Amino acid sequence: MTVNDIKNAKIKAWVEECVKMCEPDSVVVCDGSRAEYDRLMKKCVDAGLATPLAKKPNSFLFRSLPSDVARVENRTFISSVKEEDAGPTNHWIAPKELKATMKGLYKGCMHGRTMYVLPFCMGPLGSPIAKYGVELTDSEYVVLNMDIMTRAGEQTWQYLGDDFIPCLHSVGKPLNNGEKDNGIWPCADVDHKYISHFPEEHLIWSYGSGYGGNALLGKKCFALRIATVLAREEGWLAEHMLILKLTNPKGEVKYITGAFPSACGKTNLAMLIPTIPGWKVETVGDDIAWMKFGKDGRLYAINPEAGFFGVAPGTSEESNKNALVAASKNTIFTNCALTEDGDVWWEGIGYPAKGKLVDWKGNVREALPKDKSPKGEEFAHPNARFTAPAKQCPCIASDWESPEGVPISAILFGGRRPSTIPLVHQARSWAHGVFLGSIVGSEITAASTINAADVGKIRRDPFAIIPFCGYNMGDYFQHWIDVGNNPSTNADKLPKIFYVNWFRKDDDNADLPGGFMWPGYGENSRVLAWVFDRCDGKDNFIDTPIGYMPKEGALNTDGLSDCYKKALPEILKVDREGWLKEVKDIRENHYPKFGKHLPKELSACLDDLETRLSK
Ligand code: OXD
Ligand code: MN
Repeated sequence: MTVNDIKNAKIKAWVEECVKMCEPDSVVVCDGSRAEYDRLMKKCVDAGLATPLAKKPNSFLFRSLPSDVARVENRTFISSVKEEDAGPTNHWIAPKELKATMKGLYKGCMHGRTMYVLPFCMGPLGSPIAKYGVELTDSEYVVLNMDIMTRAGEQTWQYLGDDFIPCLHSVGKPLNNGEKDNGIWPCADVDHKYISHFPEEHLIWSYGSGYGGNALLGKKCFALRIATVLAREEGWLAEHMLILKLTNPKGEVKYITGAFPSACGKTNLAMLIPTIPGWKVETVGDDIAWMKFGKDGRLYAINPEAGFFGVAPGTSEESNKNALVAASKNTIFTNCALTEDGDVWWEGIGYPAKGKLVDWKGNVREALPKDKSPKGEEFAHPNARFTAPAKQCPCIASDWESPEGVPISAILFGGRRPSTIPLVHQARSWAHGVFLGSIVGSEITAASTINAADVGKIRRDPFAIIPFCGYNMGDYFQHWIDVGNNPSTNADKLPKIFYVNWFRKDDDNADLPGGFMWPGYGENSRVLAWVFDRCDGKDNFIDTPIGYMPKEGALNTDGLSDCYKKALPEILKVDREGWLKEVKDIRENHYPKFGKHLPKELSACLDDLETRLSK
């Protein structure tokens, strides 16, 4: 199929306009077939950009440049007409100015390269919740990853209408006069990277990076930044949330979503192996949830993605066996280390490497006797990734592609909070739940800052969506409040909202590994079980100033190690002093950022919390 064969006149005209601007040597309309995938991968191998892995069938390792290893938040723009509509947490440039700059960069940027036209679907094909887009890109790596992460190619044309989301991407490295990549990851330098969103036009323009969320435009750019805008316009929720299916020993099922900032174990929670007998967790999604009201007034969620773009370091048999199996074949690895026998390796994989390794920068180095490396000298980049098909995950739920979505009973929020926030508490109402989402954050530790004065402060990441919300966060809070007041639902039908914290610390207690007062991982199933019963309205709670918490004996502790049993009363009580400090921090440092956009319901929740704590 060629551009001339594209039947949708709007898509065809847009492709032609971009071809004229970017001037690629050739244009290929992708069919999404296995043969095409193999052809493009071979092109990458031949260009020295990908290495086939002898130990993992049909799997390949890519190495990016050190200047292109992660999402670039300070080069990510929400280009709404009015700055106020982008809000206090986004970077903003006026659309006219940004388009002029980017058009200058796009002019002739695909010289020596092929432009791929990749139609794709976010969500199960034909699902009433799914949305469609077309990505134009000059990166084979992007097409290959999008083939795994989305439903792409031929199969999507029949669903693509005029409301498709146009996603233009270039690595920003034209090849002039027969120049070749010669094994060097193509991208532009940092100041020329632009990850731009035009919310009024539902348009995405990305330039200069080939990596992850900057370049696989279906993921963060479409499924979150533009989708949050669509969701607000259309009355639904586009969220940075995992979706899991929880089955109790009686075989009853509930679906739960959860929002956690990066590096809080979201993928691990989505693929958790319960330690309490008879319970089962299966995965529907590990990163993004789109939720819409069904006819019955309940919220139904789909996972808009078809794969996992997971962080490799720290993934081990112990932390997430299911992710390792998912990434054992047909997987793309990026910035992992390469072993002598043709496998990948990373810090925290659970065993030391042997012999020599090629590190993520391409240097050959002798492996260390441990599976850790000094900071800055890692063999795998700390943000090294695996791109694996979701269907390969051993615990993928049988209904993960259900077109109508799965009905959500509970929503979890959480962050890394070494103090104050208990293991679990439940919001009293939808508005109180929105309040809990709005105060999500992680404590800044010495490991995450070079500024000693910031240690102990809270870095707020409301709803874990700060880097991914396409409009003013104050208006986003209001949208959540409005969803709760939607006439098609009522309090009984809405999901119950919980705040969990797996990361309480007591560094003085030598019995606790790493000082953590809760073991996390599979043991989190104990908390999920309490949440499950709460959704059924069981009398397993006490009312406290901060919300509902497990009553004595309500949390299953059978088989929990003694050191954690001993720590439990401390992480299940209300730390009044700590919470009063929290209230002060929210009142003085967090909520004022949103000015008049902050919903009055949230200020009321804060006042109410203070009153209850002071009684
Ligand atoms: C991700 C992130 O890559 O949230 O999913 O950073
Ligand atoms: Mn994410």
